[in-house]
Amino acid sequence: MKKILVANRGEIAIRVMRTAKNMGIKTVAVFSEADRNSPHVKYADQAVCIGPAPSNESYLRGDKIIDVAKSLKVDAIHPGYGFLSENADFAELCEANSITFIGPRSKAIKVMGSKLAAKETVKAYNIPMVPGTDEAITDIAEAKTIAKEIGFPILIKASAGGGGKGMRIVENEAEFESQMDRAISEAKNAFGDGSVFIEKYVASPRHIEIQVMADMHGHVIHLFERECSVQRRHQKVVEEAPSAVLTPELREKMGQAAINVARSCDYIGAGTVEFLLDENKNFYFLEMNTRLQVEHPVSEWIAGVDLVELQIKVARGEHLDIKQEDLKINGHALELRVYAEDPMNDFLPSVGNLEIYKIPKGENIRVDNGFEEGMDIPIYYDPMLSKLITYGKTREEAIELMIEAINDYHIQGVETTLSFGRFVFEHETFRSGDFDTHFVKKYYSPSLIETQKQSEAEIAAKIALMRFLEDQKVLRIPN
Ligand code: MV4
Repeated sequence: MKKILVANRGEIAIRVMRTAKNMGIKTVAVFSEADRNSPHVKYADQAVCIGPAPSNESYLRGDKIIDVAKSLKVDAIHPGYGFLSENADFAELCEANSITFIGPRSKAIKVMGSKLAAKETVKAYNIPMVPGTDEAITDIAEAKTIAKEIGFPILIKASAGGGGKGMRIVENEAEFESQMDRAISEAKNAFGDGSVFIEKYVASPRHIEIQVMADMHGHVIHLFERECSVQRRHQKVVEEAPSAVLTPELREKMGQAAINVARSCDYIGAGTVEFLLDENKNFYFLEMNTRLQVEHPVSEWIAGVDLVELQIKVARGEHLDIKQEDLKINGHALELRVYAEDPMNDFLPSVGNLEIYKIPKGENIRVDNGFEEGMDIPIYYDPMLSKLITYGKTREEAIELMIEAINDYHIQGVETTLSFGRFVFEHETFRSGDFDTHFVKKYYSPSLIETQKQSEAEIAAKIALMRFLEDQKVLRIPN
């Protein structure tokens, strides 16, 4: 493998290329017209424009990306996260063109992309699952009988959904039919697949996920858990490893369950198995993400591995040279996602120019960054600027360093989630470790954070810009 194309942008493109360079592998960036001057383009050995700014005309154009790969004699494509990373057709297209897709085989992507197919596939492996149905509901009356057996509240989920899309809570029997009708038609509209199923609603869960890595020779390991319960509207904001609540015994159990999920679909490469953990520390399999995730750095830090390096090695057909029993958790790592979003204003994207952009540096601080001072933030893509990651021997140390690093991160020109991060890390409930997925909803309100004061003129200019973007249909302001 002499040359890798990274089919992505921003921090993750740079992060992947960093490891490729360290391994002596040449890198190719692709970019849209909006990203012509972006850091990921300058960082690569070669770079090719693949189309206009909108993702569906550039970063989602698998055909164009394959053309570039072939003309530049690329050996492998790394998809990063988002975009084409969980697109089974794209993985197949790579193989059909004799280009290695750095990720699992398309079959595993397909199976795990359907929640029902995933449940069916892992069934033979004794993975704990939330009580519910494991087939698409066709008969609503029959489903209601099952719902009554399980007990309300129940949750309706769309098979093609994921990340919280297409979910509906049903509080009682009376609203069952109407909610079911709505869920099915919503799923049809949103995913082109009206298959839904029901599960018992776990009221106050933690979201714990296990990082796995598998080679082509049947060797699968796990790299411990990440705690991802601090999220708002299914958007993760803070992640950490290890979780403050797992015992070594529970970690071992969940790790083995995750390995079995990977085995059930003949998984290859880096993957993440998501679980819910209830108040009694029962865990339940939710879904598997068949990509390298945004929050992978916290696992890298505590396990002492480079996940991208392992991805590349297993994609080359090498044996994983790490044994499970050799892995040990070392210290504690935290990640804050730094978004250009305004925490004072319902986290609306804060577009503008990065007039000042100075990232913190120092021992035990890692910033996976995709931006530089003076850049405009494109409105076409996810507004994540960077990930701020800190490490400490203990959780306390990592938190203290995180607060220092946040204070040392200087951004002017746009609003960001840095102040929101400070709120989380200073919060006594977060610090106690005793929180669940309702943390943000329960404790956060804009008045609890301080941000720099803005001049009236700046605010007026921003409102005018938002209105303009809304008119241009590049931004939708929720009501
Ligand atoms: C659940 C649940 C409670 N009970 N399933 C949301 C994302 C998707 N991966 C599954 N999700 C949930 N499934 C049952 N049976 C609660 C959630 C959930 C959630 C899960 C993880 C992280 C944040 C969440 C926020 C709200 C709901």
